[in-house]
Amino acid sequence: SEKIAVVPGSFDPITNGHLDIIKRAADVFDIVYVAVLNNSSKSPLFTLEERMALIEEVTNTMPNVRIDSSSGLLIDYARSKNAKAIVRGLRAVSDFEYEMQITSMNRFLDESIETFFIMTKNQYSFLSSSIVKEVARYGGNVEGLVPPHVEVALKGKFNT
Ligand code: COD
Repeated sequence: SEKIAVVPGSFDPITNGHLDIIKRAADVFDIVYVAVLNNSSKSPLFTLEERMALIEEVTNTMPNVRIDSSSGLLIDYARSKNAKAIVRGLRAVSDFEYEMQITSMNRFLDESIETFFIMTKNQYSFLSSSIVKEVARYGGNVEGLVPPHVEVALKGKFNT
């Protein structure tokens, strides 16, 4: 049977670090759903539709990757897609505690869905959507950190 994975996140906006995780997950699993979800502790810069369109543009050449969204719990979404796995990226030690917390909670909610971690490439280990937004807000150059169309979208948001 097909092995289905969910790569969940806020993707506000997608960075080359996210993209690397999505590609590597798509090499291992038969179908990968990139799910744009709400992180209640963040207030997004891009609308849900914008975030999905920005992901779509860089993944439309990957035949087994699908872009989706949900306003509910990640575990309910994963179950609704028959997913066996949730895939998360790990950067520095600082990610660990948070990831461990959500993984434990998701396991408590449904222990049949496993969470897998893919360690970031060294060149992206400092990269986050937040830091990219901070630099772009003040007109800094984020080339190489996000796909070119995301650079354009950031300039549009901040009028830089
Ligand atoms: N290199 C590698 N991986 C990276 C990089 C990078 N440079 N940057 C980010 N990542 C990884 C992150 O570690 C994460 O795994 C993924 O990419 C997405 O990152 P973000 O920051 O866009 O997404 P988050 O962490 O805000 O996503 C949180 C969720 C939205 C998944 C979470 O809040 C959620 O599941 N919300 C729905 C409600 C729910 O079920 N809550 C959890 C119950 S415990």
